[in-house]
Amino acid sequence: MGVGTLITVAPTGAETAKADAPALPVTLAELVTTARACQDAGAAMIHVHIRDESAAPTLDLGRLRETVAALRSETDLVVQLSTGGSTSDGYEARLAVLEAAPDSCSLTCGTVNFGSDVFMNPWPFIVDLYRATQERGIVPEFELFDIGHAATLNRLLDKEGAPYGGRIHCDLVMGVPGAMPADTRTLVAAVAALPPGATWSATGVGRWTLPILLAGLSAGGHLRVGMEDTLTFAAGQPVRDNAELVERAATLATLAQRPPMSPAQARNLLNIRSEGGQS
Ligand code: KMH
Ligand code: ZN
Repeated sequence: MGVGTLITVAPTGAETAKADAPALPVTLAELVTTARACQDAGAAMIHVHIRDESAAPTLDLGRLRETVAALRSETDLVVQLSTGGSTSDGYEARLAVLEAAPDSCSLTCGTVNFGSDVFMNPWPFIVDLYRATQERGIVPEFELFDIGHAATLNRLLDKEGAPYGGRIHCDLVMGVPGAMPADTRTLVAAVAALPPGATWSATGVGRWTLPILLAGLSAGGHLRVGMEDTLTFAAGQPVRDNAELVERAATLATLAQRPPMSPAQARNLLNIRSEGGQS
C-alpha cells in the first residue's frame, strides 16, 4: 500500500476514574510524560481530555490552554482537543474548547446512546461547532459512533462546505454500548458510507480494541488506541500504560508494512500547517 499508519493515542477520556486505573494520566505532568512515551512508541497525534485538581473531567479553558502549550513545547504530536467532553458537559463549554487553539478537534456527527447515558450532538450544535472550526482554522476529526453519523457527515459537507485544511478525516469509535458494534462487517459498511476521499482511523472499545485494530489495518485504515477506549491489554491483563497500547499498534502496523507515521507526516496527511513544538 505504501502509506504509513497514523496512530492516535487517546490517553485519558472522561469516563474512567483514576482510582480504577492508576496509570491513567490525569495531571498535566502525567499527560506530558505519557505523550512523550507514546510519541517514542509511534503515536503521531494525541486526543486530549483533561481533568481538574480532583481528577474529575473538566473543560476549563485555562487548563486547556496550558495543556495545548505544554504538549506543543514538550512533544511534536498533533494536538487534538476533545469537544465531546463528558456526557454531562453543555454545548457552550464544548464550543469554547476551540478557544484553546489546538491543531485539531473532535467533532461527533450525531447523538448516540453511551452506556446508560446519552451523548448529545444535535444537528444545530454540529453545525455551530463545524462553522467554528472553519472560522478558527482548526482541523476537525469527524467522530462516528454509528453508521448514521456518516450520513450526517455527508449532509454537513454538502451544506457547509469543506473542512479547514480541505482534508476529511474520520475516526470510527466502535463498540460503545448502545452504538455501532465493533465487528469487521460493520467497519466495512461504515467505511463504505464515508464521503469520497476521506481518510479514517478506527478504535474498538474495551475488549474490541485488538479485533478492530486488526480489521482497521487490513481495511487500509489508521488507528486510534489508548486508555480512553480500553483498560484491558488482553483477557485478564490490565493495560500497563498508554505506551503499551501504542507499542502494540506500532508493531502490528509495521508487520502490515504500513509503519507508524511521524508527527510531521501526520501534519501533512491532515494538512495541519502549524509546527510541532520540537520540530
Ligand atoms: N466522552 C464521550 C462522551 C470526543 O472526545 O469527542 C465523548 C467523547 C468524544 O469522548
Ligand atoms: Zn474523546
